[in-house]
Amino acid sequence: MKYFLAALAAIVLAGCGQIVPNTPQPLSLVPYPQNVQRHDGALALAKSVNLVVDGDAPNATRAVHALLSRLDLNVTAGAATQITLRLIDAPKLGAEGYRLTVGDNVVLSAGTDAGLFYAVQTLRQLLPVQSADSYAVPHVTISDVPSYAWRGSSVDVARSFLPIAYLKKHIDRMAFFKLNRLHLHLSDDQGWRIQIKKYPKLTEIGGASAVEGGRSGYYTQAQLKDLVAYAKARGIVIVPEIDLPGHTQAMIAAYNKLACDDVTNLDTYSGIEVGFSKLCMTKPDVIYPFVRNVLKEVVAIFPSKYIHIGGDEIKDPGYAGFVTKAAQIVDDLGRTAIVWEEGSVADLSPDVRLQLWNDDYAIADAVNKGHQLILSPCSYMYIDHANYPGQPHTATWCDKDGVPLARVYSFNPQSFPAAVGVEAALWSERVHTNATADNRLWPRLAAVAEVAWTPKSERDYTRFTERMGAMRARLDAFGIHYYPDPDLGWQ
Ligand code: TNX
Repeated sequence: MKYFLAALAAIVLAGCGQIVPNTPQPLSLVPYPQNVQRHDGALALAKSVNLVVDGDAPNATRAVHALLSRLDLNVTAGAATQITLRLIDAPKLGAEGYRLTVGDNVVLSAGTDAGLFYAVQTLRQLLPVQSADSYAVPHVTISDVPSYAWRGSSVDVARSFLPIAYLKKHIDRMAFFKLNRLHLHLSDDQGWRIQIKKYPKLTEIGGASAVEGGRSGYYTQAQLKDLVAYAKARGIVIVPEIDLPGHTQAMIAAYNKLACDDVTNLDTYSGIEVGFSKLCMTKPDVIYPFVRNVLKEVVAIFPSKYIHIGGDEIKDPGYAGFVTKAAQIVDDLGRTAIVWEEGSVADLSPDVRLQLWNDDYAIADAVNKGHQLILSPCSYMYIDHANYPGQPHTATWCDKDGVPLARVYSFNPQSFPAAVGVEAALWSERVHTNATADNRLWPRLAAVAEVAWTPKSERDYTRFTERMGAMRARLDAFGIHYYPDPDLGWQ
């Protein structure tokens, strides 16, 4: 009733051309929090705030300082308004949940640095994007816990390379939307992107190769370690993928002995079609030491508990045995494997996670064996597909009409009880520039974030488009060359 009267007053007064202070507007938060309670009024912030950090929360502390400095708010001991970040004992908030209260002061609390970091992201979304003389932060009480622990973006840097500077920007943008897993597809037929010191030809030869029209290149181990730290400071785990035993032409071109002796195609490859290359299953003494040595260097760079070993799109009588063995190598190195869905035919420890990519893949048996799922069903999560039917330079194999924003948003991970979360995949056969990557990723990744974070009861596409629509200036401030989706009123 109170809101109704306020809204009525707003309509009446707006009609008289007057500005009504403190009228509850829908808060433009994405992903929408689990629980939001609006209260009348707003907190005025001007020039100086007193910042109190109670507990050891380096990532959240860095984020709040960055936020205040972007808005030209000085941190001054004794300032009238206080922003408090507090680590509390709150098992219900889990590893990433938080509370945020805006009243006479601002209080952010969580059980972890990650939770506080997300509280800061929500506060950031409650404040304007541009610096101003003063700010009105709506009075609100939010308590928020993500639905899923795995909220991923995967990028294929193998077909076409993405520079480190772009990946850092991508990490900043992901963190703003509370995404927390960046899966790097580091090898494929068309290229090899990670320096492996024991096998320098992988980058000498595979790093110089790319899909036709795409970019070649590779990351040094030092660059990747720096990227891992950059991501970690923003709550993001980088999950590396070395795609095995198919999709391996770049490896084979670098080290011919990995192919069977009768294979004559030993060159680098820049086409789009795949499914022709494989490590030679009848040369176990060659391929397994190689795989082990590569993965040893991979785990030394990436602290991720999960290491992706690919396993897609290959037919070979030795396939299942290979996947079992490669997952065992990952296990020996103290980590756990992720394999694409087809790997479910192998004999695997139930801890191994499966990544689903075909909408109708029969996964029930694997789930019954105890495997958890990362959900990337192509007709919802393959954002190398078009934003709108007929968009040029997009994949069409999964759905010829593409994967529009509304389609992404409509995905319901709750229909897979074994899911740990969702991940949208940007394959790069046709994505050759940073701007094209932006166009395919945004705004669809914001929908992925909401699908992964927000409980189903709070998800509504129309409301999402209103909240997201209001965020255009934020995407502009990030410098994103997004697709100006008409559903968001951006065209
Ligand atoms: C299928 S998804 C692939 C990729 C392609 C993608 C293009 C998967 C495990 N394999 O190699 O890049 O389709 O949409």
